[in-house]
Amino acid sequence: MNKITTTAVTLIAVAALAWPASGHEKHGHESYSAGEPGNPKKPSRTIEVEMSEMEYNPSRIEVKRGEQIRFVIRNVGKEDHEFLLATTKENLKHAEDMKKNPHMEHDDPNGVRLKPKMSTEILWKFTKRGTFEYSCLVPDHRDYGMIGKVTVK
Ligand SMILES: [Cu+2]
Repeated sequence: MNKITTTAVTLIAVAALAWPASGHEKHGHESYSAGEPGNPKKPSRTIEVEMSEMEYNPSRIEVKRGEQIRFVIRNVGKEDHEFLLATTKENLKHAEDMKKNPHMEHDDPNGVRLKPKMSTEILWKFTKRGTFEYSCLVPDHRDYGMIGKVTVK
């Protein structure tokens, strides 16, 4: 491959990376604060999480850095709830956005909103050490205690 061709290929690759992944207007991500979406072909440990008013069960978990977790999330409450995996800082910022736009849609791989009796799964790889959280950003729910703590060792 000559030099000009190599440069052209590099430019195309950069352009593809810069292209937005979706039409998500409110909070597009290029990276995630709590790790990265999991790979279904790799092994994972399952953790079941129940959501109700106004708590998660369990409300704290511990994982190893690099570990992949399959969260099986159930809403056993009577209201809509969310499970958004991020740093506290990011969730607080996101909560402010939600107050302005309470019906904001979430289609990010690090979070989900569930109606009562619904369940779903999130596959997540914790690539960074530190303390993270899952919380519900339906207005006021986080303030009432819908926070779970994730310690990545
Ligand atoms: Cu909630």
